[in-house]
Amino acid sequence: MTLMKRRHFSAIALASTALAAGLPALAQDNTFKIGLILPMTGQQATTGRQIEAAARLYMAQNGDTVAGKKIQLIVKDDTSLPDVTRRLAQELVVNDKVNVLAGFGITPSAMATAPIATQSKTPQVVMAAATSSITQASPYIVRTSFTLPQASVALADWAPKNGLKKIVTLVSDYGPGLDAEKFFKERLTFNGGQVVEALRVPMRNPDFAPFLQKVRDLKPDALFVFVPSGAGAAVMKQFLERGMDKAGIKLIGTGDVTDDDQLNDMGDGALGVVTSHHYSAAHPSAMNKKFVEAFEKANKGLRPNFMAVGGYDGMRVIYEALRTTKGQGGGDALLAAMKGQIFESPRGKMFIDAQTRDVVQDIYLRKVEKKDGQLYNVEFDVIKDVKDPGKTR
Ligand code: VNL
Repeated sequence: MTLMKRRHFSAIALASTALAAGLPALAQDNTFKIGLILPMTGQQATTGRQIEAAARLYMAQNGDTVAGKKIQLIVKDDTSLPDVTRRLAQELVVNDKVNVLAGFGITPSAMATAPIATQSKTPQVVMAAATSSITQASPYIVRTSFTLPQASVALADWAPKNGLKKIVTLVSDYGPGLDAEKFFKERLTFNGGQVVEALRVPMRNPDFAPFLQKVRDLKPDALFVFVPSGAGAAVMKQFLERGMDKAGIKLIGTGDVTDDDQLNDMGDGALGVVTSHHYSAAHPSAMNKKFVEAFEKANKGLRPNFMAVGGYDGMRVIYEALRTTKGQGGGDALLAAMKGQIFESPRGKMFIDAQTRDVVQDIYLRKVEKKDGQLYNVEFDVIKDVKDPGKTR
């Protein structure tokens, strides 16, 4: 045997002795594993990229040891297909023995994982998906993103007061879109406005052109839009190409359409678009300025969007739960320590409602403006401490 080969051989022998002595099991006890399932490729890839970057930033800023445990982040790409999400969640729980499941770019992925969280008593921290009913799918779900009813209602109060009474809604045809459509319409009608047509576009590979043509013909005061993060730029482009703004139709929506990930590339045609949402990269707090600066520095100038903030705050909720339970508790103890957390986020103050496990937060009205040559969602009004309206019925 050559010297090299002998060294290699004895390393293997050593490793198997350690295995027999149960050393890896001991090492595992000191590790706290977070299984982060995200769409890293495919239609929702920007959401995955934003959340992973934010989770890594949180760890870089807060260290990777909490209550004596070494935090290990295991990132998995579900390509935004719920069957894949479910399989990955199962593997993470059974094989990797993760302490927490996190991420979930779209509603179907969060829903597909809920039974696994329940059966294995693993907290599931939803950092992106925003259909109201998600938190009811498992008592182990905690949400740090937002809900569409929460974001939509504020705009339905603002619109009729600002001369927008006849409105067409255009939403992505799945959970969050149907929530946005329903809650926007109910509140608008209550306020004396009217939804003259409710249009739904397919969630996968949408073609907005025929829908926008229809809106042009209907000539409403405004078009209310919900599309998931990443699809906003396409809507904006086609809206402007059809000259709908020049025809006197105002574009409004939840902040998903003027997503900070894409907004700056949408061009001056986006100026003046009014949206309601829980986060803007231009939110004028000291904490947010620090967050945006650090995020851009760590990611080649990429601007954080609302997905990034959901990921960053989700990590906060997990870290704090681990600290509170002193690294001793299982899933139930962690979950209990997640409920009721109240803290300052880059978005403003936020709160995890202990009853609903959903996020309570301020919702802002914002207008696209130019600041230092860049397009931003500039906040001009705020509704404080908004609970998910989908839960109170
Ligand atoms: C969802 C909601 C996804 C809002 C989004 O972007 C979004 C969802 C990916 O619940 O599926 O902006």
